[in-house]
Amino acid sequence: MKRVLSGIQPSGQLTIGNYIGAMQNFVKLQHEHQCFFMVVDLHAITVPQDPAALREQSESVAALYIAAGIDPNKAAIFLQSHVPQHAELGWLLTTLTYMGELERMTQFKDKSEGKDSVGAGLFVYPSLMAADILLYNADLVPVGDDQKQHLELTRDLAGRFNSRYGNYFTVPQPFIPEVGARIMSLDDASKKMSKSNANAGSNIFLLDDPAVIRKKISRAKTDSEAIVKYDPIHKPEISNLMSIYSHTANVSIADIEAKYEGQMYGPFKKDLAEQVAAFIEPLQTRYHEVRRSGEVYDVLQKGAQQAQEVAELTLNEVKRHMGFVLPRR
Ligand code: ATP
Ligand code: LTN
Repeated sequence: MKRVLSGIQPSGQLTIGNYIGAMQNFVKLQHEHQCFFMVVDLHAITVPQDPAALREQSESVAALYIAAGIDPNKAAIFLQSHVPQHAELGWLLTTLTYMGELERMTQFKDKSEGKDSVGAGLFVYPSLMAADILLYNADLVPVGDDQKQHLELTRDLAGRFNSRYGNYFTVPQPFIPEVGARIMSLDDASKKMSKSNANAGSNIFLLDDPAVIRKKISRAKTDSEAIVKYDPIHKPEISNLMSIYSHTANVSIADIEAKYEGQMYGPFKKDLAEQVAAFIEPLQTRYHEVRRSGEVYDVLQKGAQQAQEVAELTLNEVKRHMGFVLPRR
């Protein structure tokens, strides 16, 4: 069985971009693979977080994993900070990472741009992400398009470790959806939809009220051509809405084009709003049940135990390869 690992930051409320780019594939992959799905709280603190909000969002992301259909009996769901081996391997891999590699990371450039003081954690973020993945010797990493560069660095670090200290790490592959790998902002199709974007009109949050979702979709920017055609280069706004439609209604782009041939954007947007609301309503019902029942705490405890079993073995092996004296048991 192949191993799958991924994580989402509890840095805000999850968007439909997080769902389409990442979470939907978590749900798909759990049936045939050994899966580890984390809430990466140690990554979230690379930018300032309010403690109460971090706590709430961490529990919320875990509950959303369950509500979206990740079965805790199939996959380990856990908080990164519950498995201390992440931080430790993160440090070991930081020593293998070159400054130049980190300086080239576009996520770092985007998130540090224009800021007076930038935490060192934001800079070394990709080494911790590599540790997350390599700790489980994951084969596949389901992520959105924006994480490709981090995955490439993870692969390089695995290779570097293997050639320096002996073949040990699995070199992981990204698992990225063909359509919807980068859902764009509703008000600006040149920007990725992101949970930490302050402009609420740019995002569809998974926990948005359906009435709010309808309003956001009706106001979403489009071009003036009024032809429902998938062309991300020339028609990025409508193509983005088509990707959302395709994933939430589970129909192909070609079928959407055929259905709305000769029609203006109005009917398409109206149907899209209904599709998204119909998709999100049961997810929200399940989410509130999960939060009320308190089951998330049991799931996180069990998940952390499962993860720790693997993580401990790997970390010991890594240390042995690197020449650390291992403590007596
Ligand atoms: P932040 O704004 O705090 O950086 P984010 O919304 O970009 O957060 P992450 O926690 O960094 O979300 O990402 C979680 C997963 O969701 C990653 O696999 C990422 O690639 C994916 N993802 C995030 N935004 C999008 C998007 N707009 N389209 C597709 N996938 C996305
Ligand atoms: N960097 C990712 C979150 C993340 C992750 C991971 C994804 C942290 N560790 C391990 C996949 C595997 C992000 O910003 N979306």
